Amino acid sequence: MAHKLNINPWSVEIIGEVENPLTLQMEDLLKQQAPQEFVYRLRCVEGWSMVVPWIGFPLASLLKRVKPLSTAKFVKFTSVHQPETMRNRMLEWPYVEGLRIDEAVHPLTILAVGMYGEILPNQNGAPIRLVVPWKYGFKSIKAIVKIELLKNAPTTTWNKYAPKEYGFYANVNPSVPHPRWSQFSERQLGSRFFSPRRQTELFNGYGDQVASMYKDMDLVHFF
Ligand SMILES: Nc1nc2c(c(=O)[nH]1)N[C@H]1C(S)=C(S)[C@@H](COP(=O)(O)O)O[C@H]1N2
Ligand SMILES: [Mo]
Repeated sequence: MAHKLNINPWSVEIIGEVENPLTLQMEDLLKQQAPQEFVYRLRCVEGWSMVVPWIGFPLASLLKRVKPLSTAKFVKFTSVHQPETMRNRMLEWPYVEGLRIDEAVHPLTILAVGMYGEILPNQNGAPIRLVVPWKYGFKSIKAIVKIELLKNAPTTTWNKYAPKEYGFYANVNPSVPHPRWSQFSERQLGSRFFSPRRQTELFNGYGDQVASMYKDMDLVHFF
């Protein structure tokens, strides 16, 4: 189970279409970045949401160090594969996610190493996870060991499992229902006794910063 995950030592490999591939030990990676707090809404594809104060740094500042080539169009992220410590429901391990390169270097896209002022708990993706606040939570892959810059879009875990239900883009969109439920509203989890529902916003409310990346795309087709 996740709380038994062995995270020490940990290294992250950054390879692929880059001039300067790197394998970074976690402590070196942290020394080179100045962690800041990012307070983001996280909207799960299953209809709940939370406001989370993450501690992390922009993914772009790490990618800059490997010098992406002009052929790098997508970024693939791979989670640790420790089958003895992870519960496997129906998904194939390791968990894999992906972003387009412009999404990956967007200033809202971060790698988180902490939350609520503490280091990340194992179940929330220790020691390092992705957070992409305008996309459904499943894009925010936890316990990352490998980041690969690619020419083509990678195959991703949920998309492979159920391609009609979980798209590659997975941008939060109240007007594109999941085949089995509406995405119009969400239950806000928090410290309060009851969880009020709120209306879900396009791009999870971050549209003013991210909509231009999708301006010529049909968001129903590329869901
Ligand atoms: N490695 C890995 N990352 C993952 C998942 C997973 O099962 N394994 N689940 C995803 C899903 S579906 C969601 S909603 C978020 C949940 O993040 P949390 O556990 O911190 O709430 O993590 C995402 N990242
Ligand atoms: Mo999820």
